[in-house]
Amino acid sequence: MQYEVKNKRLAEWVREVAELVQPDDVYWCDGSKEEYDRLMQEAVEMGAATPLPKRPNSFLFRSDPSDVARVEARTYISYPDKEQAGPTNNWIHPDELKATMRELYRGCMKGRTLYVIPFSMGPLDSPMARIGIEITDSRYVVCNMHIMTRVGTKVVEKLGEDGTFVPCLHSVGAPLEEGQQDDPWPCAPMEKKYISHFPEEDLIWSFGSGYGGNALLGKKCFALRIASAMAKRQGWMAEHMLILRLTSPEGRQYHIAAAFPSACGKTNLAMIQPTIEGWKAETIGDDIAWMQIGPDGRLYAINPESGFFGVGPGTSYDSNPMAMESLKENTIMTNTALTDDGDIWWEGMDGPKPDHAIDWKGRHWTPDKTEPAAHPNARFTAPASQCPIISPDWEKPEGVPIDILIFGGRRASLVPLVFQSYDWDHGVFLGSTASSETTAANIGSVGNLRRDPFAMTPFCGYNMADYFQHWFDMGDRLGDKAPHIFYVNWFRKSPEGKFIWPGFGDNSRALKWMCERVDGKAGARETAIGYMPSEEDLDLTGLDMPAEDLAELLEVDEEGWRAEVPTIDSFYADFGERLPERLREQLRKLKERLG
Ligand code: GTP
Ligand code: SPV
Ligand code: MN
Repeated sequence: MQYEVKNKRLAEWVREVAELVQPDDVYWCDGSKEEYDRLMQEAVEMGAATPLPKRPNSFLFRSDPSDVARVEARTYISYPDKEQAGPTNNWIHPDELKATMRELYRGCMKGRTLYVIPFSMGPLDSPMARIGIEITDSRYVVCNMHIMTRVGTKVVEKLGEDGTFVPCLHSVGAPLEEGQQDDPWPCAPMEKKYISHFPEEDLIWSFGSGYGGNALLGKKCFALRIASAMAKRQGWMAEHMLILRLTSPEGRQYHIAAAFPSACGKTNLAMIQPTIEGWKAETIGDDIAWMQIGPDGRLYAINPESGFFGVGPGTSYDSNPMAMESLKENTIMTNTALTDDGDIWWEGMDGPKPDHAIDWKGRHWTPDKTEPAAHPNARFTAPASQCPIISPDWEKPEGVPIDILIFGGRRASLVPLVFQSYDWDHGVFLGSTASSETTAANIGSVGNLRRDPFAMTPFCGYNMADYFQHWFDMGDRLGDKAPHIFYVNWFRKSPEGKFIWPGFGDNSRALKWMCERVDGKAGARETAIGYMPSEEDLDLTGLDMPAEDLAELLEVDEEGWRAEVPTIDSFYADFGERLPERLREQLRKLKERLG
């Protein structure tokens, strides 16, 4: 041990795990730059990482071609009773799951180092922060955790003798025999991958994958799945939401938290460059919000993370300049293409395609190839502090007071650009019925329409019906201090398959309308699905788009919505008696309004 660990439970847990997984070494991470540099150097030497000379202190990793995204089909929420996990989660009884996984873990770190990563989700001085300890055998994981969370000896100090932490056990599941050459990206085959959560013990066991949300256990596993279950018990909220501050030309600040499914625009909205005069945006978080009711009765949010694990493809100076600026140094790239001048590239980056590159599988690539050069879920890991518009208040221990909550998803048709809920209950209904086309952020089919309530389908650590009830309970406690709730869809397409809304910076036009609604200034018409802006209610200055497209974006297709109702009915039916009556009531009202 390189430093003193007074916490008995921690020392004991690490000892027990080491006995099971049989590593060559145990190393306690201190979170220092020297540590990061040393591990990266090792990764480069063994051929797992490529230095990127154009971006100081930045490196490219190529994953195994089978290990490129979250694996929802191998993700488990394990309670003694299946009902507690609910119909939207995979379930195996804890005894059975642990028995299976214990056998997988046995000796799984042979030939490797066991790294102990003490990390804090949330600024260390925040009352909302929570501590986790990740055990991993992956250098890539350690380096990513350095960026994504607050790692270091301070965390162990804060833990003291009897502080509590979430144990997060991770292994790539690829032990090395004596003399065996290591793989650049070791991992286990799909049927041996398990991303398991035991919410009754606040415990995470992940095996077999080295990628993103499967392996950086502070993120989806802890900050969403385990935290959502904690939050239910303790009366707060853990949500798949970006956090953004907008300041009007008059200097009034609005804080916005928005839940969109994976790869549906959170990072982009979090770093928006408004196209409307005089409005300014600051980023607070791009993926996860922890929220609790403050002393003044309002809802306060912190970003529990300290970095961005963002989607590469589609990110450019044109679409998201603030992300591009965040990636200039100290960045880990995963599954991007490598250009001949030693930089990275992905589809949708500014400028012409490179004439030649090495693709994410390490093969020669030229623009005539049908396969993309970067994997569609290629990612960058960058420190949040490098974002030029990171809010000076992004690490405020008490968080920021939320005025506006937004739900949304990727829908090529039907769902309009923006609308507002009639009240909190109606807003919860909108969140619960959110739907989106699936993306490359999960291994599985892309473009399939599914219900993704609150963008939490893959991330809710307990029965989703009880989670819906939790939203009602929070609303009841917030009363007239509750944030206003909106729904958006930036992704409407023409019959030719082109996006009809320009999106990105122009999404500020929808945000401005929301802010003005909060202040009771902007107009709206009552429709079957909620308050809708008419053209004259939106600031469309300088927007060049065909009038018929705009009309389509702001239209409520009642026929289409009537066809949607039975799909909501059947989605709700999955929850049986557990579904809150208040949601059934909302669905009845929608049917009435649709006539
Ligand atoms: P996760 O990190 O998986 O949670 O994704 P995210 O929700 O942060 O999504 P992100 O902002 O990274 O966007 C994903 C993809 O959608 C990228 O290719 C973006 O370029 C694209 N995108 C984001 N916002 C818009 C928009 O307003 N319009 C269009 N057409 N595309 C967008
Ligand atoms: C998501 O899929 O929502 C992500 C990426 O933010 S991952 O960390 O892999 O979950
Ligand atoms: Mn996400």
